[in-house]
Amino acid sequence: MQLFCNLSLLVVIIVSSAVAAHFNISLEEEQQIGVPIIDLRKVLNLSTNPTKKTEFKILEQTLHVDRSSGLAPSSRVTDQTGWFKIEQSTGILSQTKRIDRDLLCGKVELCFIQIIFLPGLYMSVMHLDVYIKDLNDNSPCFPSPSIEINVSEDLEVNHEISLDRYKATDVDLGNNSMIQYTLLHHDVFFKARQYRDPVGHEHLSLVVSHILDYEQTKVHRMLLLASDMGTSSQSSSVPLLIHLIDENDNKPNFEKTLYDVYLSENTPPGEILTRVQASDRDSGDLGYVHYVIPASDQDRREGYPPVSVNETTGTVSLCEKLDYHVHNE
Ligand SMILES: [Ca+2]
Ligand SMILES: [Ca+2]
Ligand SMILES: [Ca+2]
Ligand SMILES: [Ca+2]
Repeated sequence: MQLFCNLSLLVVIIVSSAVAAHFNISLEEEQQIGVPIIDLRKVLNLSTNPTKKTEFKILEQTLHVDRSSGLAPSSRVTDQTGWFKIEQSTGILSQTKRIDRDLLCGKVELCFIQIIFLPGLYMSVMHLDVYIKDLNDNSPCFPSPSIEINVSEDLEVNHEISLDRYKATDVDLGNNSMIQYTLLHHDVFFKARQYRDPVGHEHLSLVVSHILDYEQTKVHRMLLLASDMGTSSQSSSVPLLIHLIDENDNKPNFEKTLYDVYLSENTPPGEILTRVQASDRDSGDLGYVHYVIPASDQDRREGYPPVSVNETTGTVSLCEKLDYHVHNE
């Protein structure tokens, strides 16, 4: 008879006495329902003679999750309504419902279902502990479908931006839930850093690795990949967008270094002489340019300068009548 199929199974008989036997097997989660797991008749060395009737009967099935120190059962299901059944006449154990270790046991390492059964009417009660082994059947899961962060373009090289609140989680156990992060499609401006602090907490951050410039790139788009360290690694990724916040790091620049205007002495006041123009690479108010000709109050009282500039347009006009002998310097 072909038993055990592809199940990962370990049978350890711990006690076999006249009073009660107690033995363990380990079984991977998510096995197929109805597939034979173990032939209890064989394990218990009972007769296979069909005339010698042994009727197996499950008395109780209890899930044990060692959440702290003790082995307090967290749930109790009895008889055939539990996770397993034993064929009454053959003693073959099989699953009757799906076992999702991640759901049943959470992150608790020691987790088993105890089956208390009778291998025959006149036999002693036996205990079979089925330890549920974790499968790497979950990929890391990010808390949001994308990560978007706003940072100042003034951040210095080596500045770290914490990504702790965006870290992925994996409901599997041990290495199957240990996560390694990789930054994909990233430019020279950022790199990922993952580290464990002295008290053992895992951290994830983004390190500025090149001077940022809002005027050059406003949004840096990357992909953050989380891979677990299980035997057949599972992974997932989210888009990571870094929006730069503009800072006033550019000053206005005139399009010319010198504006030279030649006038005749009889140019009438109000005449437009030229237009100055400057631009500023910053955005919004940070890049708004207004014009003024610096002069003290005394200068103005003394008629200097004889020109004025429109604050917004940069138009320069003559504001008083010129005198060649006064203004030709
Ligand atoms: Ca799992
Ligand atoms: Ca996993
Ligand atoms: Ca500016
Ligand atoms: Ca700027």
